[in-house]
Amino acid sequence: MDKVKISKTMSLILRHHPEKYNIHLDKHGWASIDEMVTNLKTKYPHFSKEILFEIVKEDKKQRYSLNENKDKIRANQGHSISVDVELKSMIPPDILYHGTAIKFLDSIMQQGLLSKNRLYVHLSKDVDTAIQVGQRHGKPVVLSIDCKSMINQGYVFYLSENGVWLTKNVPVQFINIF
Ligand code: HQG
Repeated sequence: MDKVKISKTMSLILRHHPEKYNIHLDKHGWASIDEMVTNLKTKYPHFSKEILFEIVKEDKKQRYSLNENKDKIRANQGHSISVDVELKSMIPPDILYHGTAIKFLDSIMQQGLLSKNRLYVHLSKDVDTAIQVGQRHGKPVVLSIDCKSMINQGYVFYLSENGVWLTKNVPVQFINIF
């Protein structure tokens, strides 16, 4: 049973394409666990509720939340589909980091950081995490984001349940190469 593979499919469903597995997300991004298990069994016959709970518990980035009754699951961040996961608006540290690939640098320094196909730009609180995020796209580069100035100018930040900082976009004047 390849839990990593199943988790990737769960993320795909909960963040981007629930329709691919005929799964319904409510407006807060929750999916029924029974529906997830039943519909994912078409691809992973040995999948079960117990395995889903193990995946949620063991996930290193804590990507998923369960509701109180433990009958619904949602992704904590990373969505491209427009659901309201009830993010808390928070004042960030003065500096946050964004890991990206060198090949995107010119474009970022012209346009600022855009959320691309997600709802938010994802920011990390430490450089090591940012390097790991950037490596997913190629040779990494870390940008430091002047959140203090952004807050002073009225930009809004959110902290996801699993500790990822999110904001709608970051204009060029707040970005420095770290
Ligand atoms: C780049 C993973 C050109 C941006 C990670 C990034 C994260 C631009 C890419 C989460 C640009 C989008 C999100 C511009 C932004 N011109 N490129 N103007 N503005 N970009 O995957 O932040 O494992 O959507 O720098 O850990 O890499 O999936 O965002 O390189 O937390 O849970 O466009 O995904 O988490 O890529 O990653 P992504 P991301 P999970």
